[in-house]
Amino acid sequence: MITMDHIIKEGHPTLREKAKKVEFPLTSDTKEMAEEMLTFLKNSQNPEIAEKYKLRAGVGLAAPQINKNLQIIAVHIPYLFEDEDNEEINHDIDTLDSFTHIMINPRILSESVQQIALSSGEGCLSVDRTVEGYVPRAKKIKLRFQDIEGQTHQLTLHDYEAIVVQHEIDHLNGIMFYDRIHTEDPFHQPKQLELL
Ligand code: K3U
Ligand code: NI
Repeated sequence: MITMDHIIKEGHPTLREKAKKVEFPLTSDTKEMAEEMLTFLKNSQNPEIAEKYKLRAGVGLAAPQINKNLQIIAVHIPYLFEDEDNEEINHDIDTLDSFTHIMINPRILSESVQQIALSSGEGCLSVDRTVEGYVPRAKKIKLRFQDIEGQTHQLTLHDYEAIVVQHEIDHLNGIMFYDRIHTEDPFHQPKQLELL
């Protein structure tokens, strides 16, 4: 079971490396690891389990964060977290009440010029401090990835889901969220940057 002890922190060199492409079929170890990453996210969002194992809640996790230099991310976003007005669903629904995926070898095929940032900024399970500022990201991305069986999927994501997936893909490229915050003016808001 993945706990906070398995999550490496900023300063660890793996977080600055480029993750390696994953070959199919997956080894049983890699498949198990990917499934455990998703289980960690579900556990971290379950108040009883999170308290018992002292887990910090997360909506996404990238393999480099558990010191595995592989292009694998897991995302688990309950729709309850989303804005109530945001009913539009333009992706494959995995379960009825959450956006849940294990994504292997994810590639952003295209991204919008329109940018978006969380008004509250971003956090990271590998960063034990608050870093304030807007993290500008594409508002909409077209994405291709493989699932654990090697099937290829293509999705269009926007807003919160797009933000989380871009944060996780950044981990595969050695990029931390604070690398994207404006150095002199963390709350700099250019015209094309919408706040969520
Ligand atoms: O954003 C977080 C959250 C947790 C519970 C409920 C609602 C939100 C926690 S921080 C998080 O999930 C990071 C995880 C990381 F660092 F391991 F990748 C992902 C993330 C946070 C904020 C914006 C985008 C992605
Ligand atoms: Ni992170």
